[in-house]
Amino acid sequence: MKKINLMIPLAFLSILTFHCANEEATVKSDKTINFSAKIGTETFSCATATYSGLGSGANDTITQKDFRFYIHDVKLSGSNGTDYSLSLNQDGIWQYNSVVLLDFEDGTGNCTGTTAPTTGTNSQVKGSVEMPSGVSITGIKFKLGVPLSLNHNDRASAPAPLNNTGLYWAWSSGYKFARLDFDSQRFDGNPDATTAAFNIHLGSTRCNASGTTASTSCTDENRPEISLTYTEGQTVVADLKKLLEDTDLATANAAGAPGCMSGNNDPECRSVLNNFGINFSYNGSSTARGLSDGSTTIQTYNTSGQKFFRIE
Ligand SMILES: [Ca+2]
Ligand SMILES: [Ca+2]
Ligand SMILES: [Cu+2]
Repeated sequence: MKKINLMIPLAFLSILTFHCANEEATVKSDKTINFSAKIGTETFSCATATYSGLGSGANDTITQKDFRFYIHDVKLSGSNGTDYSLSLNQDGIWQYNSVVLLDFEDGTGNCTGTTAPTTGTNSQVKGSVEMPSGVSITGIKFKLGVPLSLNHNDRASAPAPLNNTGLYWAWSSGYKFARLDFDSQRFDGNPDATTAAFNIHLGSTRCNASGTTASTSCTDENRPEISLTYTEGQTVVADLKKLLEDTDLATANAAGAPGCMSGNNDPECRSVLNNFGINFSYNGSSTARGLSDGSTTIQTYNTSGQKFFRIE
């Protein structure tokens, strides 16, 4: 009697296991995703003297000083229509939790002119993904920036890559999600004798705390989700020239901080944030850059889609 009682549930269990294994056989595999920083067709390097043909007039010449950005929540889209999260290798340098720092400046040449340059560079995202066998990768999704849960911590005690002074504002506003600083020659027929700094610092704004107090929310999170058609072996390209193709660089800075530091009162942020894929809330008084009425009530300028990233 005892023998029979034991055999029935065991037989039932083994049928169940077989059934599940057949339907949901998954394969875990390591993935490396290559990124590249470009300015048009040219690959960014701190050693390259200048890049030309930038801005809406395609007539500005710039000296690039920095090219760093954070991404998080990387997912690979399967041919079955499902997205699968990439579990990042925790390397203690570039990847922490779900965040990766992509760093294309090596602290030499023109990049000595940025804030807190570092000699190290990173152009890869490394992790593993578990997908059903037979499903191929047809796309990639990621969010630009640092997630809210890690964005308002104490940088001084934060783990790498969240410990760089050059990529941090303050506890209230958090990290610079992207830092793409350059010097513009403000081309207006004749390059100016002196260049003008155009700093692109993307980050969250209108956060609910100020100074050294950590915020718990921000009205303008400024974390666009990027979605690209992608197959394994291709490269995700970040292109500053595309980001700036709607910005008139004949006047490097019309108002606010030099360039665009994500400020809601900064006219340069309209085209820059829109081309990151972000709706821009403007409350400044300048009518430069196609801003309509100069009132200081908030006006929203919607993005027509991100232009910064593409696949090659
Ligand atoms: Ca670096
Ligand atoms: Ca500005
Ligand atoms: Cu800034």
